[in-house]
Amino acid sequence: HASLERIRHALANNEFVLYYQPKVNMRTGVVVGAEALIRWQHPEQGLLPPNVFLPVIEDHPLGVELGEWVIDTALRQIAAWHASGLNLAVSVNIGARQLQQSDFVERLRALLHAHPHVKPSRLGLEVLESSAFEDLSCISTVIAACRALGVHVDLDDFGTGYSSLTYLKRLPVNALKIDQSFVRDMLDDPEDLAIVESVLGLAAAFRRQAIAEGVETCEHGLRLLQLGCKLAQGYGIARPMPAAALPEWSASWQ
Ligand code: G
Ligand code: G
Ligand code: MN
Ligand code: NA
Repeated sequence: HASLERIRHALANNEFVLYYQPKVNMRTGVVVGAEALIRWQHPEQGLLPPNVFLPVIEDHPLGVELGEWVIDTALRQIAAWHASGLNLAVSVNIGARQLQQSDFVERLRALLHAHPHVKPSRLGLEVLESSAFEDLSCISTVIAACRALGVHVDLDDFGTGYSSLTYLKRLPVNALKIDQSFVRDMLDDPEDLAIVESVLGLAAAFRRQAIAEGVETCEHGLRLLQLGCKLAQGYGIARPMPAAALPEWSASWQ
């Protein structure tokens, strides 16, 4: 793990980058968006994954600061892609702490205002169902306020938390992201298949979209389509890539 001071320096020194992993509609072939995933381009150690630095700062104001950098950078990227004719939605991961900041919605509004050419509906927030959600009615209000700004909100890693069904009932989200652990084993494990089917059934009943994560092979994609799940993300479609690589990937995918 890196030190807090080194991470602070990295943020000031512009060493963080966002990689983007495409999300596609497997039925139409359309690239519907991308998930932004943070990396640290360390001058000596190379590209470092989030687990090296996010746990160090998650309970610290620096975590909130980095979270704002992520949203700002994603909005800038949406605008840049839009200007070059690529209309992609980008979703960012939001830590429970960040979402529970008392001024989260105000700061999100300010960030959207700073990017007037970006339609708010092009931005998505991926929220982890988390035991850190002590006050569900408060979180529900925050999510509703984000949606009122026009931003999309999805529940990440759905099914792995300890009270998924309560969250589904109480939180006004657009989509459920079916956790990759269930998707990965669904072809061999009838219990994982049952979980994937159940989440799809719940999503339909609650009128939420469903997106499968961790789609690693064509067989996974075909099976998901048979089950009625058309939105997907995973190594079998594309790995997370630098922003500069996405237009070419997108053109070759169509
Ligand atoms: O990007 P993977 O490549 O390694 O991501 C590992 C974990 O880090 C995932 O759970 C992912 O949601 C999380 N993560 C990636 N980028 C961000 C980010 O910008 N903010 C937060 N809070 N989590 C992120
Ligand atoms: O928690 P979250 O769902 O945001 O985590 C995203 C993480 O999953 C990132 O680390 C990303 O690199 C990883 N990921 C994306 N697609 C796949 C996949 O098909 N297989 C595996 N094993 N990991 C994936
Ligand atoms: Mn995510
Ligand atoms: Na996820």
